[in-house]
Amino acid sequence: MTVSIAARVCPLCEACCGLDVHVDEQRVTAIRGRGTDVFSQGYMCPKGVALKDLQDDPDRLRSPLVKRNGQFEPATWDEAFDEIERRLVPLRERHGPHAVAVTVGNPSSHKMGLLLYFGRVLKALGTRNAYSASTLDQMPKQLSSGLMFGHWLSIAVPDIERTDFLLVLGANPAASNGSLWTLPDFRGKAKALQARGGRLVVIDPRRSETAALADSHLTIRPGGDVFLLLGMVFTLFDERRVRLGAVAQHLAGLDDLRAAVQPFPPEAVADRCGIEAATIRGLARDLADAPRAAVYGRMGTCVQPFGTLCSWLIDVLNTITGHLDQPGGVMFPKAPAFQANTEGSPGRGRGVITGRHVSRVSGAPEVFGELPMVCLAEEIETPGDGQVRALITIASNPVLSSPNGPRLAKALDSLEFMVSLDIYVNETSRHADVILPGLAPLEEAHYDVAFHQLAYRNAARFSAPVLPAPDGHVPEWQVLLKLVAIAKGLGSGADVLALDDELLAADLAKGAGAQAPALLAAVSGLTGPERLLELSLRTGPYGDGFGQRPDGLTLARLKAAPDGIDLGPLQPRIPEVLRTPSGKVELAPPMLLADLPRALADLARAAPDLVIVGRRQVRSNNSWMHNLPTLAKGPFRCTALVHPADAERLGLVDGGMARIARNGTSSIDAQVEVSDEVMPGVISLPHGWGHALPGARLSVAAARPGVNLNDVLDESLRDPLSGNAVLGGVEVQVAALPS
Ligand SMILES: Nc1nc2c(c(=O)[nH]1)N[C@H]1C(S)=C(S)[C@@H](COP(=O)(O)OP(=O)(O)OC[C@H]3O[C@@H](n4cnc5c(=O)[nH]c(N)nc54)[C@H](O)[C@@H]3O)O[C@H]1N2
Ligand SMILES: Nc1nc2c(c(=O)[nH]1)N[C@H]1C(S)=C(S)[C@@H](COP(=O)(O)OP(=O)(O)OC[C@H]3O[C@@H](n4cnc5c(=O)[nH]c(N)nc54)[C@H](O)[C@@H]3O)O[C@H]1N2
Ligand code: SF4
Ligand SMILES: [Mo]
Repeated sequence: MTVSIAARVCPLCEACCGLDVHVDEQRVTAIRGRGTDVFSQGYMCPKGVALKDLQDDPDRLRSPLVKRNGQFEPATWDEAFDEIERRLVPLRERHGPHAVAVTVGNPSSHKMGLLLYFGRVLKALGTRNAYSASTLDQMPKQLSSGLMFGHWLSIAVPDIERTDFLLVLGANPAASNGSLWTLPDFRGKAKALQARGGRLVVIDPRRSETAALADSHLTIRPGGDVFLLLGMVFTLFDERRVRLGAVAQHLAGLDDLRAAVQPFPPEAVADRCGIEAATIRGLARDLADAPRAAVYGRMGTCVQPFGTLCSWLIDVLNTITGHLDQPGGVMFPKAPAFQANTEGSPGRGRGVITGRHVSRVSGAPEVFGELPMVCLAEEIETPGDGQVRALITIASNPVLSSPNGPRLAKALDSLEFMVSLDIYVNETSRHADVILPGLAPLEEAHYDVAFHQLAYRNAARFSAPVLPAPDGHVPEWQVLLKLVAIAKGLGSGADVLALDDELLAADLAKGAGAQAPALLAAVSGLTGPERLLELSLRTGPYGDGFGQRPDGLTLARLKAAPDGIDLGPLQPRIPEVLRTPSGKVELAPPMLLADLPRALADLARAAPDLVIVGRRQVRSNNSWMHNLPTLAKGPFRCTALVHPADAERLGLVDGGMARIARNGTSSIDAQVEVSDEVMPGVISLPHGWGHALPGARLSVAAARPGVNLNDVLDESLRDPLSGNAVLGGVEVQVAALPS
């Protein structure tokens, strides 16, 4: 018996909990929260346990598949890469670089190899057709943060351990475990806040798990947030409660902001929000009066037509109540590696711009190097110069995760060639000609490149592989480099380790100038993602500077600390963190002010009778964990929550079926759950279900497939500034189906 316990950071959501993985004879026997982890102190959720199921899942692909005569056949890695070269190279020659599109999905941000190398593929392909889950998710927040603070990744997070008042809009961290805010155990930290006399206020059309914890829950009409927030900002000016605090000298645009919010007094917006004007004014006062307070918004505030305005106004509120960059307010993390906003000169930078190119069909502006995911189907379907003819999906399942999946599925069938880097044959990868499987997380080393940059506390953790990788399995970063080699015309047989050296040397020559050769030599014992991590750690804000600060961080030190290294609570970072051209926090970016007339016009519009919103569930994760038995068991969860008043009006009964339709264009049939958890006029259905599509190989998920919320969402709706999809507040018609 060789029982051992290995430390592993969970890669399944943004909370990044430290786990103890018990292994016996190379089999996982148990998974528990790691009590000694400096960051998560033993917390975990049921999904962490499911890593065992993921490791053992017989449906998970262990070797590449190549489609021949319409059927997937097992292939060797060499055969798979040869097939890609044979098909992709002439296609690019024929149709040009933009004919190959790439989609990058959510798990890419949880795998060091994918996150650090997918950019190399985009660059080698030279395609404008780059799409990711970001435009189904957080692009509005990245854009507003970029415009205000100068970098797409300068996202201020609540300092929850020191705050007395936390206002949460459109987020459900008690179930989602947080997003753009890496914090294990939201529930525990919220309870601690309440125990020290603080208050949690939640604004959500549903009494979510987070709302149920709150001292006060206000329902809001979906899509009303922009108006609520404008009403609150108006109130602060109107009642002379603006307080700028320590960052006062670093702000620009206060007068423009005051002028811009004048059309939005609480009295004018109350109806649209479904929140009384006096309550809106009261909320603004509470926020202004609290010595330590933070406003946090997430999915609910991003996936609506005014996502960027909402994201901006949330930080405006934090700033003009004196809570930006203050302990107990919202603060900027400083991660030890890859922290984007520690690069360049402190305090000033180039800022962000959008629209360096636009999408061919709808003219949607490029944002952070991407086009909106909702534009992908039309770019494939529409003939002409630059039409997308091939697709590479990287850990993404847009047939389920993007609005109007059926249209996209049809478009995928019309492609000349498609490659999926994925671990399953699922709703999207079934369309591929070649599938290249990733290693299971426990078979790979890991460091959270993204999430330490968004964390409630500064820390670093490294996870060594818990289990050996199967013989000959090509790790994902090398798979990506193979694609780079093919795109560069080096051939599928190219030596990817040599290519890795070459690409890194070129990057260093650009970034580190004369020091490049010495830096390369100093990390010569490493390759791939670990080499990039070593470089970033040692040259980063806590690093040893390759000997200049002998006590500083190195990869070896991190590896020697399986509980992680705590780097302390968040610290004020303004002005050093700023990268705006002015060197100021921009309170009134022109692009955002120019969008306010659209909001004003929308305010005059009559609210629809019935709208649909999404919901996340503890035992589910986007579109791909329904095949894990531990999570799939229990009551059926893909239910449409309907308020009793609506149920009565529409003749719906609990447990019965309803047809949910959008403007006669599409419909789904979902099981009804009558509950006053949702407000009247709103129905709530989880996303990521709909596993009954032919050709997928998900035996557990297919047993209870559920329906896909995105089948009824509208791909023509998006926030015009960020390109983000509108995934909530969409008008639907609902009718009872005979039982
Ligand atoms: N209606 C509605 N739609 C939504 C949302 C919503 O709230 N409502 N949420 C949106 C959000 S926030 C997001 S982030 C997106 C997520 O949507 P996607 O980015 O499409 O991600 P997932 O649905 O998580 O699917 C992940 C894919 O990666 C594969 N995969 C899993 N692990 C690995 C791995 O280790 N390696 C590789 N190569 N592949 C792997 C899975 O099999 C699956 O195909 O969905 C969005 N869609
Ligand atoms: N268990 C689990 N955890 C997850 C995921 C998962 O699928 N399952 N997905 C992960 C991913 S990819 C992400 S991005 C995060 C997301 O993390 P969160 O944003 O915290 O999660 P959601 O459940 O989407 O929260 C959105 C909330 O907004 C509400 N809402 C809907 N419309 C509106 C509106 O117009 N206004 C307001 N104020 N509220 C509205 C919804 O009712 C819901 O409660 O979760 C991550 N964690
Ligand atoms: S909360 Fe997220 S990171 Fe923590 S165990 Fe659950 S899925 Fe994993
Ligand atoms: Mo997400």
